[in-house]
Amino acid sequence: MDRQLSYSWFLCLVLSFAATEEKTIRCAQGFAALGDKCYLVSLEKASWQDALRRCHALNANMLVFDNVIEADYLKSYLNRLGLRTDDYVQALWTSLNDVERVGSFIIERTSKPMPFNNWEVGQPQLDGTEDCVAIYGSTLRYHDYACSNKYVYVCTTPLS
Ligand SMILES: [Ca+2]
Repeated sequence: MDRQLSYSWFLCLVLSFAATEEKTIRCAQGFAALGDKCYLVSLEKASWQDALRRCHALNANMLVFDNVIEADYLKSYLNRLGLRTDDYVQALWTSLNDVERVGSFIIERTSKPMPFNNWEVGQPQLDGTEDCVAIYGSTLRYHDYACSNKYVYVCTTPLS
């Protein structure tokens, strides 16, 4: 009987360890799991290039929305973090840019176009000075801005 009891305890320990382990390997430290990605929202503002460097240093990419549901998830998450997004000074950098060719917005790293049209009405402005894309507003639409502007940013990785 004692033996059986200690076996049960052992099994319980193994299972709870496995459960903890599963949680920790889904996202790297500091990243939160939302939908099918891990997200890290920076707390300090940076230029687009610095934001890019910092995401890469974490083996992550900068944000690009795959669909409108992802924008909804992120919006709720930002609100839970206490970040408001209703003004452009609270914008967040994404991966999208047209640094190489004006008007040709691509995802940094893959060079692919944006998965769906999420531009705010009247954007992008394509004047050659606004080459990097940030999100803000009630539905987190895309706006092109000067890459030297300083905003917070979002790094993402796939769930592992
Ligand atoms: Ca713009």
